[in-house]
Amino acid sequence: MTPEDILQHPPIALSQAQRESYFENGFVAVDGLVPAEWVQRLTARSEAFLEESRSLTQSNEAFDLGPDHSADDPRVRRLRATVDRHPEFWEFACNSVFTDVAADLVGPDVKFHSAKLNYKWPGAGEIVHWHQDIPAWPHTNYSPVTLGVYLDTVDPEHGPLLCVPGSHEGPLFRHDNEDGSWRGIIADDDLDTVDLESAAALTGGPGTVVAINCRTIHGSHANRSDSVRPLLLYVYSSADAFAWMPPPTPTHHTGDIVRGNPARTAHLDPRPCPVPPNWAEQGYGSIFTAQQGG
Ligand SMILES: O=C(O)CCC(=O)C(=O)O
Repeated sequence: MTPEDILQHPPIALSQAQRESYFENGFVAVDGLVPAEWVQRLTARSEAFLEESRSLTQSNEAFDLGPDHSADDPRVRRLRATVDRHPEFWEFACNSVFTDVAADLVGPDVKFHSAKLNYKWPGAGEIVHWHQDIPAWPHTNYSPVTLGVYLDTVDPEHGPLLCVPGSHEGPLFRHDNEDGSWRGIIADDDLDTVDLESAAALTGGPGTVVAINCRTIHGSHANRSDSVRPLLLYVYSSADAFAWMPPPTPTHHTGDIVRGNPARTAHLDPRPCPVPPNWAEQGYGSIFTAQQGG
């Protein structure tokens, strides 16, 4: 579906102005949209997984551990494929205000793609360098949207998501090296052409929803506060968007229709997209392992 088609449908969770702002800027943030009860449930799940991680000494299918992780001081960078880890994470994906926001931004027929929970711990460990999402998981069109919910307050010192307005209408940049190895970062020469100074910091209280189009240039700085920044991120698309390469982090629900009906026709956007590595063959760690080289 095109933005014009999507905007024809009445809004559900967002205002029409918020939807228009998303399509114009490539992102939108809405404070406190997820009710406190859901934030508490998700936080309890998150804390239980952090507790479980204490027994681990290396990353595995579920946990991406930072180099300083220890039993006394867990430093999980990412809980992968959350919807496969606990039914509550899946319930949130397909039966919550998140599903409504997804429908507001991709249209009434909504396909689920992937999910993760990123932790940004105090210190410089979890800087996320400037990147676009879609080069890692290309689709036949650019409807995919990453929806995030802050589980706690995110002020400027917590390393909020930073998004470059209008960059979704600009070029898609390469995120690999000359030899095809994956970096997950936009090269400096390309970044010189981008107005990074214009980036907006998406701050907000617990339950704030951030929506980032799959072409939008984004990243985040270090966490200079003394508390962790947990950010739950789910990707959805219009049902008529089809992935044309294996996903980096498949889940048991990848490709499920969570609202409306499956598409009978694929929507093909003519704008080209670089080809990523075949993740099914080479495997994928996380944005942190890619950007930090392991
Ligand atoms: O956690 C963040 O600050 C950024 C997350 C992100 O862009 C990603 O995981 O692709």
